[in-house]
Amino acid sequence: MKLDLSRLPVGEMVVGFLIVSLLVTFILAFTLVGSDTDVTDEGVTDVTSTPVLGSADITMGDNFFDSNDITVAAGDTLTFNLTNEGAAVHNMHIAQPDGNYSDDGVCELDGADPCSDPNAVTSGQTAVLEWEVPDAPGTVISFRCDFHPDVMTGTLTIQ
Ligand SMILES: [Cu+2]
Repeated sequence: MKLDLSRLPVGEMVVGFLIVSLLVTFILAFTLVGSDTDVTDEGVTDVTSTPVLGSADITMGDNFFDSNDITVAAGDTLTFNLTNEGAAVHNMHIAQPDGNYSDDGVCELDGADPCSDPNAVTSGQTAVLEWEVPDAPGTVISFRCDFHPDVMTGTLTIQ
């Protein structure tokens, strides 16, 4: 009888402990879900990236731009400093705000589209592209390498 009496409270304590454990687990689970939601909100905030101002460094490889999704500021005078770390010839050619490239082939320095100087950047060489960012927030403008226009592309999002 005494053994039964001592076992019962222990059993209740174990059951009680399990119930409390379950409650704590649920509370923590909901707390973590809440945290995840906060992280998502922060992620959404990060999507609206801080625009580059004044200048930006871009490395060109075979066949890619190391930065191909760049946020820029409307009305900014922006200088892209390009370095060709690839073996192939590359360049940077920015489309018109309507999405079209005025220069069909390799862009010309005195052409309508913003074009890197030089317009053909050999391996190891650097180039510069100065660009007056259109005062058109929300516009997304494409850029490309004229030597690899199908794979070597990027976007400039005006903010
Ligand atoms: Cu290229």
